This record gives sequence, C-alpha cells and structure tokens, in this order.
Amino acid sequence: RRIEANLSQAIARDELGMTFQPIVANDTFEVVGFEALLRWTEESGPISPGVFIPIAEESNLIHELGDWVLAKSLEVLKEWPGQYVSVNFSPRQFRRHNFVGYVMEQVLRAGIAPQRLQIEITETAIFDDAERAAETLYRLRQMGFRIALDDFGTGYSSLYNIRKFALDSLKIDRGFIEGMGRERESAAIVHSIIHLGRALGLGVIAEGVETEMQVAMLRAAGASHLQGYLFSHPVNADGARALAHAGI
Ligand code: G
Ligand code: G
Ligand code: MN
Ligand code: NA
Repeated sequence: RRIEANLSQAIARDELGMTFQPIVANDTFEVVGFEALLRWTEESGPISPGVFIPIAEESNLIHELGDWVLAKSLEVLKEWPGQYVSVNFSPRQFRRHNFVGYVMEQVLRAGIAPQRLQIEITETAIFDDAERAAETLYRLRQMGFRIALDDFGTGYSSLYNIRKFALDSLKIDRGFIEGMGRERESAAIVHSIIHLGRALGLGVIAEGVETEMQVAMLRAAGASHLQGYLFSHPVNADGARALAHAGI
C-alpha cells in the first residue's frame, strides 16, 4: 500500500531512473544492444524493480510506469550509433488493448526504426492466452520489432506453444548460468536451451554472465549473445553512450 502510494508520485518527484546493461556478441564482444532496467530511489533508499514492478502490475500504475520507461529508453537510444534497446514489458502491458499500435506510435513519435527496439516479455505474458499472444507477436515482428523471450526456462513454457510464437531470441535465465559451473544439471539445461534456440533459428542470449569460465562454456555451447556483470553492470545514460561508441 505504502509502496503503491509512493510509486504513483515517483515520476513527478523525479525518483525514477533508467539504467542500461550491454548485450554483447559471443564471438567478438561487440555491443549489439542494451537491456533497459528501471531503478527507483525512494527517500528511504533504492527499491528493487523485483519488488515494485509486481505491485505496479496489480494496478494501472504499470501502464504509467511502462510509458515512462519506453519514452525514456527511446530517448537515450538516439545517442547510440546503431544498437537496439531491449525493454521489459510486463504481462499486463503486453495484453493491453492495441499494444501493437501503442508501441508503433511511440517509436514513430521518437523517430526510431522498429528494428532498434527489442520487446522483452516473459513466458507468463504469452502462455495464458497463447492464441492471442501469437497474433500480437506476429504483428509486432511483421512491423520489424525484435522479440526476446525473457527468463526462459523458469515459467510455464510449453514447447508445444513455442513453435507458434514469432520470436527473435531466447534469454536464458541467469539462475541456469550461475549453476552451470557447479551442477551437471544446469549445464545440461543451458546446452539444451542453446540447441533448441539454434534449431528454431533463434538467437540465444545468456544472462548473468559473471566469470570467464562461463564465457568459455557458453562459447563452446554456441550461445549467440552474452549479458552480465563480467562485461558491465547496468549503467546510466552517459555510461551507456560511452559503451555504445567505444565498446567494452
Ligand atoms: O534490474 P533487476 O535485476 O533488479 O530487475 C529485477 C526484475 O525487474 C527483472 O525481472 C526485470 O526484468 C524487471 N524489470 C526491470 N526493469 C523493468 C521495467 O522497466 N519494466 C518491467 N516490466 N520490468 C522491469
Ligand atoms: O528478469 P530480467 O532478466 O529482466 O532481470 C535482469 C536483472 O538481472 C537485472 O536486474 C540486472 O540488474 C540483473 N543482472 C544483470 N547481470 C547480472 C549478473 O551478472 N549477475 C547478477 N546476479 N545479476 C545480474
Ligand atoms: Mn529482462
Ligand atoms: Na531474465
């Protein structure tokens, strides 16, 4: 309740900020894009989006917040030479009436090519009403947007449905990457996801990469892209501009 009340004023109070974390090509470490990650610093200190996004998601606040995130991300993107921005959309945002028209309008208004926006959605957003989600994804992709399925392997994925979705990439949840060096099971799952992605003609982005050993394993396994603290923590707009131009 308190978080909800304060969150509704956070935009006006200028308490929200965007950070950007590079996504690099596995072979060259070229920075191909950035994931946009929302930050909220309240009077009492920072609050994780893992905490406040689910609260916003329970009310219409998610739309106001999402509008702000998208507008801000598209503004910052203009300072990069060619990279895309990967924006997280929560299930309610994705299911909102005329989501496709909404995103297209924002991108046109910002004067940005749809190819430079990657839409990150989780399995939860698309597996509830698979028919409708498939239609929405198809239309977004027709218009040139990139689509990434986030936290892959942690949700309600049905492999039966996945073949029907117009996707560009799978993002392997960082829990699997973290476990990869320790457990045979995690390593096996990572290999399987990469194999599946490649067989379906999709990119595979490994999240939460923190060690050289993980890079070596992910290279051998054939992941197309990497993201994680080893390359860069999420940084502010100035930091992202520097990385976009100079590289890692
Ligand atoms: O950045 P951090 O690891 O604390 O993010 C925690 C969670 O919050 C992640 O699941 C991430 O996808 C989500 N998140 C971060 N920024 C946004 C945002 O702008 N919109 C939505 N819907 N989720 C976000
Ligand atoms: O659910 P989603 O993938 O959107 O969440 C991304 C979150 O993961 C962000 O909050 C980001 O801060 C966090 N993150 C990014 N890289 C790393 C990493 O290398 N290690 C850990 N532990 N978290 C990371
Ligand atoms: Mn994400
Ligand atoms: Na994720």
